[in-house]
Amino acid sequence: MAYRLIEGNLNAAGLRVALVVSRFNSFLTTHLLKGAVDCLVRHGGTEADITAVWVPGANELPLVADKLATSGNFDAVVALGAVIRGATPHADLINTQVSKSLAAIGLRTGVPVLNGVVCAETIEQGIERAGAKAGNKGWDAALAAIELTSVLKQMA
Ligand code: INI
Repeated sequence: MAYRLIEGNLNAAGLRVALVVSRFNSFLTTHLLKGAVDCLVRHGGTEADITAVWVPGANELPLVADKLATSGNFDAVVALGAVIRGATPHADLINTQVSKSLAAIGLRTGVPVLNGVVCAETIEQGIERAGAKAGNKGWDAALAAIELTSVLKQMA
């Protein structure tokens, strides 16, 4: 007998997605936002089903992601930010805190919360991950949101 397979599709039609975006390093995060929207629309989503919320910095992503996830208005929440280590000694702290908090919100609410925060050593690395040679982490996180919501729908 064949095994049962649950696998997400990549169809974003009708998907209500909230994007929470950090203004810190906005020269990078605007590109993450563009990438995420482009990904959703190219997979059948519509801009009318997308809500974007700006927050001051990566540290503020979890609070707003939590509000969005518990609102009942969204199928998925995608957090977008850019933490550049550079001369910032607390970059590791921000990265760890933010990624743990985002994961905890997803586990607690059951609403997929995707982590699209670029963690880079240098500005050049950040640029590479925001639409240059290493792709666009905003696009990647939005694609993961599409796949994961489909998996959860099939499991329901
Ligand atoms: N916020 C970022 O989104 N990226 C960073 O690289 C960063 N650095 O380097 O400090 C950063 N700091 C601000 C932080 O996220 C909060 O907005 C601030 O601490 C107020 O809570």
